[in-house]
Amino acid sequence: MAVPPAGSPGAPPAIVVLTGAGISRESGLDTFRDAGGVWQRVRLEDVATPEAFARDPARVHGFYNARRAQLADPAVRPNAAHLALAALERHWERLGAPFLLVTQNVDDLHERAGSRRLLHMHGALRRVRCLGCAAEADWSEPLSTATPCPACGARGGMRPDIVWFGEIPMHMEGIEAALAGCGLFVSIGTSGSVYPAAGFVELARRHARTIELNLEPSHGASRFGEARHGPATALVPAFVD
Ligand code: BV8
Repeated sequence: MAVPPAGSPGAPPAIVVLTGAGISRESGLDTFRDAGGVWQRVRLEDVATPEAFARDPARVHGFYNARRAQLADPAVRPNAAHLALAALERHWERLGAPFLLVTQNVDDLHERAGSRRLLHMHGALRRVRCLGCAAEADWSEPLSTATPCPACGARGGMRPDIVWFGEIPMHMEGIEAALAGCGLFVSIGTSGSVYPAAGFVELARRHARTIELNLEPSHGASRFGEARHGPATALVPAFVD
């Protein structure tokens, strides 16, 4: 992305990037609503709501344990799109321009690619939280109702630190502030099905350039000023260069 030098009239804009499951698809992780996706195999009402966890915690733990274990597969690693976003962040940092990556994903591929200015608005598979004392812990093992809280020792009170449907997404104030001040909003690999993430383009389009990079037009495609369609590992490095 040709960028005028800092301080010039075309100083680099503040960038906000939003990613979804599509950016991790070529790393071997499933999306949710494509053919064969996660919500085609299991009902989100059975595994991704607080009511599901209250009704059958073992089933919910099983669902997240399987996805957490998948992250340990050596074949699952950051792809060219994750790496390109980490390089763009470093470039923007050198220019002294604001950059924020907001992901709906709960995998750790952005971190492993080197992204640092990163917010997980739907939580993270490799983090768990105690319902008793609210302590958070990094976690890569299976979780069960018998797992004691590492901080307070309570049994049965650990849950995945994931934002379920009906729960409030994380970091919303910081995200909305970044959207209000950005000059460029890029949405990558998301169907635009889930709110409030799907509404971010509305907050940005009033004052920023908006671009969708996705395999195919998303539900919100008409709200973007520009769009490029194809696999993220081709689109994102080309966009960043
Ligand atoms: C909230 C963690 C209030 C779980 C997720 C009734 C009751 C309560 C709430 C609601 C309701 N009706 C509507 C709502 C709001 C609800 C919602 O939007 N529901 C939808 C279903 C209509 N939202 C909520 O409940 C949210 N909370 O609203 O609280 C509030 C709001 C603001 C402020 C204060 C209070 C909480 C939503 C979070 C739920 N948790 N994730 C987990 O992962 O197990 S969301 C879930 O969808 C996924 O996890 C994912 O994170 C998210 C978005 O999906 P995508 O990432 O877009 O994936 P998808 O498969 O859909 O699309 C993939 C795309 O990639 C496709 O377009 C495809 O073409 C493309 N692609 C594929 N391959 C590639 C590619 N692109 C490029 N390259 C490729 N190779």
